Order: sequence, then structure tokens, then C-alpha cells
Amino acid sequence: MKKYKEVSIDPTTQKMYERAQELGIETVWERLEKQQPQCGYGLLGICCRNCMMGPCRINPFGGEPKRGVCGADADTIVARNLLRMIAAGAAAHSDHGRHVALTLLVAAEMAEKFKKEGKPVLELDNMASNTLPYQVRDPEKLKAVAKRLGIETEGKSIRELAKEVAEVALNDFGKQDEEPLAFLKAYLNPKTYEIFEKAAEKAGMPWFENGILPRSIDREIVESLHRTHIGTDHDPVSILLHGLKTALGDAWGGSLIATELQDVLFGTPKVIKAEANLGVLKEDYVNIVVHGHEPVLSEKIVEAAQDPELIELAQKLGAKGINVVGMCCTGLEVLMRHGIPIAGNFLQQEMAIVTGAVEAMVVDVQCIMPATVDVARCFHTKIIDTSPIATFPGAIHIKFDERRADEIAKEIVRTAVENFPNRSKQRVEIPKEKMSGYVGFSVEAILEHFGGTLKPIEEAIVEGKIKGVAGLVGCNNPKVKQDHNHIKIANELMKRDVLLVGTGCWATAAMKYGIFLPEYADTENVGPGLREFAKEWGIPPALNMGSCVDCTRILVLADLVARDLNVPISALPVVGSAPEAMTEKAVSIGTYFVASGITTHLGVVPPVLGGPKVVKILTQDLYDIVGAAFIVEPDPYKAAKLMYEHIMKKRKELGI
Ligand code: SF4
Ligand code: MSK
Repeated sequence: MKKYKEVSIDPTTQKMYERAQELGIETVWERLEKQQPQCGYGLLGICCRNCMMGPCRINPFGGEPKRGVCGADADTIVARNLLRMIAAGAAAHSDHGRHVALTLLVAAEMAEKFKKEGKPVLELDNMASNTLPYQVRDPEKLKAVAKRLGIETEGKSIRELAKEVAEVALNDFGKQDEEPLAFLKAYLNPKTYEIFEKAAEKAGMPWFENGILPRSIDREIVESLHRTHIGTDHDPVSILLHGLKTALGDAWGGSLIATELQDVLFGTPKVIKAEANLGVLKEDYVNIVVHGHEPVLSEKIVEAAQDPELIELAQKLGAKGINVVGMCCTGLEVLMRHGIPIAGNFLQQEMAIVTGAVEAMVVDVQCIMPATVDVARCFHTKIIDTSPIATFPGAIHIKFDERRADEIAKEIVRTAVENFPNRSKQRVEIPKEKMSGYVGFSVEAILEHFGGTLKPIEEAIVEGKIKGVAGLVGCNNPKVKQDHNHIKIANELMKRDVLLVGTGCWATAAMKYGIFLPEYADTENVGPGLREFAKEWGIPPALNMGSCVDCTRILVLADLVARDLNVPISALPVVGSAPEAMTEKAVSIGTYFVASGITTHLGVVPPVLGGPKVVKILTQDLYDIVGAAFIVEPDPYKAAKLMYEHIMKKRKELGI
């Protein structure tokens, strides 16, 4: 068993981990320990199960076997495995995006139907009617997205525009022509576009039509599976080029659609103050944790928890009210838009249950450990799964249907409220620690803050007050002490006057340690230039841009700066990092950052070291192909140094 200080730097996790140990509850850290030693072939990426002649593995020390039964060598196997990881990550993000687009379409079609039935026309045309399960909360964003896509907005109702935009988005998933994605064409600056177009030719593979420009989101994912089927693609270069293409379909397709259409449906985030960490759970309230990724559900839970009838019921059952808090990325979605407090990041999902104060953990998709059900059995907590594609044995299944969103959300909240009397008060132990911070830095909110332009940031970079920008993203991983690398890398970069923008579990980590407070700029962890800039503009030295799919906000921001300077994104003094990467989605994000021109650091070594050619392509050759590559470095101090050196190199190339 580990000591509590070894698992996390977060005092709430430390306390709850210790408590879990006292109660004999197994957590992620014990399960990781039981897996030791983890398979060396797997860690190096040199095992293959792609057909039933296998499984095959390659001798990592140069001896036999050097090839799988079919003849695939280490590099082919490593590249194929990596492509499958990228495809799975891209699929997860993009299926999320599809769900959002379908929700917008369904809402627009329902408005059309209700209109025909004689319900109030104006409200339905504005998609603002309460009779609809989902409204368009940000019509201006809808118009802006439509304009980007080249859709005529004049004389059209919000309902008509919503339908048209949803249809263009859905077409990007399944179209069969060779044209690049409509969303990519609408959002990407021509200089970066040209790099995508020429990338394959530069890599010596001119037969890639349109280079690495994705044609359809689903098609690139399907082709990834096809290419990696036994006996298909065996050249690590072409396999990895298709990996870039698939990841770009995620970035400038699936994830972008998710972010943009979520803003349309639920509102574009504006700067707002909120709180983070397990201390946001309340002793006298019904606590509901929304966990997963899709705000299509969590938005409705937040609404249902404000229902006077359900609040009254909670009070009748002895609670003061209903307290909804978030976990992981669905938590970040409602944090960004409504200031709903976030209870923690990935490694705190079990810890939240161990407080004994959670009536229900309502889960949708991605990053939800099946172990939550086992931990919940030790308490009164109910795990409620809601997605038709994610069922947890032992959980309560209340599957979500957008058409009956309000009714189902109320049923879920009622289930949580009715569970309150089952709470054992003596077993409740909520850590006190929580931290406040400013969140909600969408691209629109950043532009608004700086007077409608990014010039102040650009000028500060040119002057050298800010040396560059780092996008910090991604997960927790129990192989790394929770939040340790997130915070160390953040501080090391800020000390060197690098402005931070970030998403996902990194953003939750940063918030827990006060980094999203403007006064953090006064600490020794922030360099003088960045401090001056942050104070001048009244911002924290790091900006929370949202959830995992919102990594696209970072790309759109970088793209706007690149447009202003008339250069591709790869020319900018910008770096990315996933200090505690864990998911296949993080692999896709890292790949699309690199493909888009942002050199990206990974703090957890991905399973590629068994393929020397693959490693060379990822860490060196990609510079010549897309202008960026991967940095892999587990030590956070060394990593920050390498990232800073890259920023300084880019500054030099730009002549600043
Ligand atoms: Fe082995 Fe080749 Fe089959 Fe993979 S595809 S399991 S390397 S025979
Ligand atoms: S939740 S993908 S652990 S960031 Fe998006 Fe956190 Fe990584 Fe899941």
C-alpha cells in the first residue's frame, strides 16, 4: 500500500485516500500496484493482437523474434498500435460532437413540428421556447458559426439556421467526397491549410490525396481500422500520416463541432468566478456529482436541481437543498458556463464517493472508472449511468433521451434526493479544502476582455513581456503523483514569462492550487513580464479554456494570432503539454496539436519506444513535415526547460 503523500499533492485526495485505506476500500492506486510489473512489451508498444495468428511480440533486445507471424516488424506494430489509439481518441471526441449536432438538429426539428401544430411561432422561430427540450442560448454564436461556414444568414430564423448548421456539421461526419471538412475549411487559416495539403508529399507519399486534410470525420477513423488490419498498411510513415489526418478530423471536425455547437445550445462561456476541489461538497445538502463529458445531460441536471418541487422534497427529507457539483470534463462544461463548482479531476472520482456525502454520481461517457460502482457499494451512493453507449454493471440505469430531457433529468435528481435519508451521517467526512478561481475564458470572452482584438497579447509577445503561450491539457494518471507534474510544469513556464491557457484535468488541477486567481501573478511562480501583463489586464497568469473538446478553443485562438501575423500556426512561439496524459483522447489531442503546428510535450511515455523509426518520426521528422513534433519527458523541470527552449527558438525564427 502506498503512503498518502505518494499518491497526490492534493490534500483532499491525501485525506480521502487515507480514509479509503482505513475502511479497506481498494482504489486506483492499489489496482495499479497489483498490475506491477506491467507488461514490458505493452509498455514499448511491440505486441500485436490484430489477427488470430497472434498475439505476436517482438524481442526488444534485438534478438528473435524480430517479426510477427505475418512478418510485421517492431515499427509496423508500434505505428499500427498508435494509430488505433489515435482513432479511438478521435472517435470518442467526435461521437460526442455528433451527439451535440444531433441534439441541435432534433431541437430545430421539434420547433418546426410544434410550429405546424400551432404553438407560439416567434418563440419557436427563435428557438427560445420552453416547450423545447433544448433552446439556442447563444443566437449570436449560431450566426457567427453559420457565417464562417458560408451559410447565408439574412432573412433566416434562428430555427432555420440551427437546422442548416447542424446539417453541415453532420455532413462532415459521413460525407464520401474527397473535399476537406467544411468546418476545417471554415476555421483554418490558409497558411496552415497549405501545410496540411503538402504534408504527405513532403513525407515522400504524394499519393495521399489532399495530404493530411481530413475528408470526413468518420471515414478517417474507419480507414485507421482498415489500414491497421492484418496485411494492409505496413509503412510507419504512411500509418502515422494517416494518424495525423485522423487526429485533424478530431481537432477541426468532431471536437470543434462539439465546442461550437455546445456554445450555441448552452451559451458561450463568459468570465465567472467559481470554486474547485472536494470541499465544494456540502454536508447538509443532497450532493449530486455530474461526471463524464457531455453537457447535453449535465446542463439538464443543473436545471432540474433548481426545480422548486425537488428542492422542497429535499428539505422535507432533512436536507437544506440540492448541491450539484462536477467531476472531470462534464464538470468543466457546467463550471465554464454556470460557475457550478468542480469537485475534482480524474483521480478524485473515487475520493468523492469516499466522503460518504454523495447521494448520486450521474455519469455519461468517458473517463468514468467502473470501480466507482464498487466504491459506491461501501456507502449509500448511487451510480446512475445515463448514456445508451455506457452501461456500468451494478449501477442504476436511467438512460437519457434528448426528446424527454427535462423529464429524465428530474427523475435522476429525484432518485438522488430520495437517497438522502440513506446517508449515514457518522460516516460523512468532507475535506475542507477548496479554492476559487476565474474560469470561462472562451475565445469570445478573451477577445471581449482585450477590447475585441488579440493585439495586446501579440504586442506583449513581440515586446518580450510574454515569451510565448503554452496550452496545458489532459488527464491525471496514477503513474504520476496526482497534479504534481501539472503544477510544476505550469509554475516553471510561468516563471519564464509564458502565458498559460489550458483545459481538462490540467485546468481543474490549476484551479485547485489558486493559479486561476489574478493574485497568483504576485507569487514567485510568475515571472516579472507575465506578472506585469496579467496585472495590466486584470487576468490570472493562466486561463481556463474548458473541457477536453475545448482544446479546439486553444487551436482557434492560435489560428487567430497566426492570421494576424500572416504565418502558419507552426511559426508561433506556442507549445502544448499533457503532463499527466492517460487517455487515448489525450493521444489524439497531442497528435492534432502537433499536426496543427504546435510542438507538444507528453509527460507520460506513450507505448512507442519499441519502434525506433516511429520514435524518430514523432520526435524529429515531423518538424520537416508539419513544423512541429513531440517532446517526451517525464521530468517536469526538464520538460518545462525543453518547452521554453522551443518557444525561444520560434521567437528567434520570427525575428523577435
Ligand atoms: Fe501477429 Fe501480424 Fe497478426 Fe499482428 S497482424 S497478430 S503481428 S500475425
Ligand atoms: S476528463 S480525457 S482524464 S483530461 Fe476529459 Fe480528464 Fe483526460 Fe478524461
